[in-house]
Amino acid sequence: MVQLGAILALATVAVSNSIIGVAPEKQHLYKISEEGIWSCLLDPSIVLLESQINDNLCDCPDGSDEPGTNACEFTSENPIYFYCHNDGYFPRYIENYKVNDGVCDYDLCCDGSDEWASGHCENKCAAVRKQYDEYMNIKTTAVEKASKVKQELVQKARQAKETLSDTLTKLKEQVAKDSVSLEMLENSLKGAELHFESDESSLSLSLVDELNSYVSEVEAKFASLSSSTSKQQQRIGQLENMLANLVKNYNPNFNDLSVKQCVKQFEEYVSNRPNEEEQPTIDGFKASMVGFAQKLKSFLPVQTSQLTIVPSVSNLLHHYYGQLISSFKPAASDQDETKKTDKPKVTSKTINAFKEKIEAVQKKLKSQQAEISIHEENLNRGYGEDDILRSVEGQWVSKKIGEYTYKLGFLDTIYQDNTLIGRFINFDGSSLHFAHGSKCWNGPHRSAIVETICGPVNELISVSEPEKCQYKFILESPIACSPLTEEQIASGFKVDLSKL
Ligand code: MAN
Repeated sequence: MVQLGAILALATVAVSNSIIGVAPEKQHLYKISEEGIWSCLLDPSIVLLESQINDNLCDCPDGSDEPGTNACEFTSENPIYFYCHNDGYFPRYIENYKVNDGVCDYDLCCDGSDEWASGHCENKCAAVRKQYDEYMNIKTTAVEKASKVKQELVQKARQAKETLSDTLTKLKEQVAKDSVSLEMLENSLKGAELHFESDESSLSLSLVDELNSYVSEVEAKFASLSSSTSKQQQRIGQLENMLANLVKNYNPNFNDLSVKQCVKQFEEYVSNRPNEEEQPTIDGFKASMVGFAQKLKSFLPVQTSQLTIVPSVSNLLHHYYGQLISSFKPAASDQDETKKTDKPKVTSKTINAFKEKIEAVQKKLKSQQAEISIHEENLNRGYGEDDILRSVEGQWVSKKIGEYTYKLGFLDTIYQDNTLIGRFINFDGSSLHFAHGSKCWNGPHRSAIVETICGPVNELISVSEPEKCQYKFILESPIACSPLTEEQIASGFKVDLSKL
């Protein structure tokens, strides 16, 4: 105590022009009056002698008489800070309870002045400055690089948006043209329908021809299939006989493993062989064709009873189709009428051609409209500042973290192995929100918040599950980078005490 008192007396003398713990710009607050007295800063009614400043006794309620010691209590309502000059580095303030506590607080007081009473902390400002300069060089380069990447991404996003706008404009122009074409086609159809004369007979005949050729083809294929199937069955039969002989006649005393295995597998094969009745037969298929023909019969306007013998499939179909089609043919008197008149003839072929064209244009317009609304929705969607998310649309990152592999698609989905964690919902600030994932057992549908932080490439850094099936990801990405001031970069610097 005596020793500390002596040192304090020395300090007061030594700093008579400069009060220890006080910044140069605040030294004037400690000016001593001509009478040799000084008043507490926030309570001028308390008057002290010059020797009472930094005498390790707290006299002022605001602690202003002890800026260089830890005599006055540091509270959140009344925080008291000590000023470190840190020549060669940057001045800093340190909480007064860290002053003269025996610990060298080099992170703030690299000059060791926080331990001025013992003087046991040597000045390490040169080493701290070196660390700082190295950090600033590396960080500034990295930030510049990241900002450049970000600028490129902003440009990419801008281009993506422009391309989308162009596509949309072209689509709308095309829709306008196609709508005009549709109107013209519809008018033409109306006109054609006014001059339409039924030609069902020719249509029916071509239908008969078409069906006949189809039926003959099917019959030919049946015949060839049936012959190849019976040949195959013969071969299978031969092989089965050969194996059955082997099973019957082999000598089990010869321990030939492959023979034994073959015998075992054949026995297995025989016991699992489907019954003959269970196998589909060509005759069965033929029967269903006949059934189809019978059904056609029910469409005929007049029921016939001519079918007393079982004809071939082709004949059967031909017979019913013939009847069906003849029912559409105009009566002989009508046909004569047609021959007599001289009007321009619009056939159903022409009408159908118009209808097909109209249908095709309508279909095209429908898909164009759908495309337009998708593009419009996309253009109005929130893609973050500078539309930055457009630059990463369609990109995926994947990483195994813990027991799962996580796959994240920007603006798309997130998977935990094959489990859907969520679909992209929106982007706010620096967070991507995903929701409506697969349902958690006894819990909610999975969802996630992805916090983006500046980094040179897209990389998943961590994942946590603060609540059941609600995940939090940290994703490094250049999309989160922005130009930083020197001050902002410097604020990330931490002294590496182990290297001092
Ligand atoms: C799986 C994973 C976990 C989740 C549980 C909930 O194991 O999706 O993340 O917590 O299901 O049952």
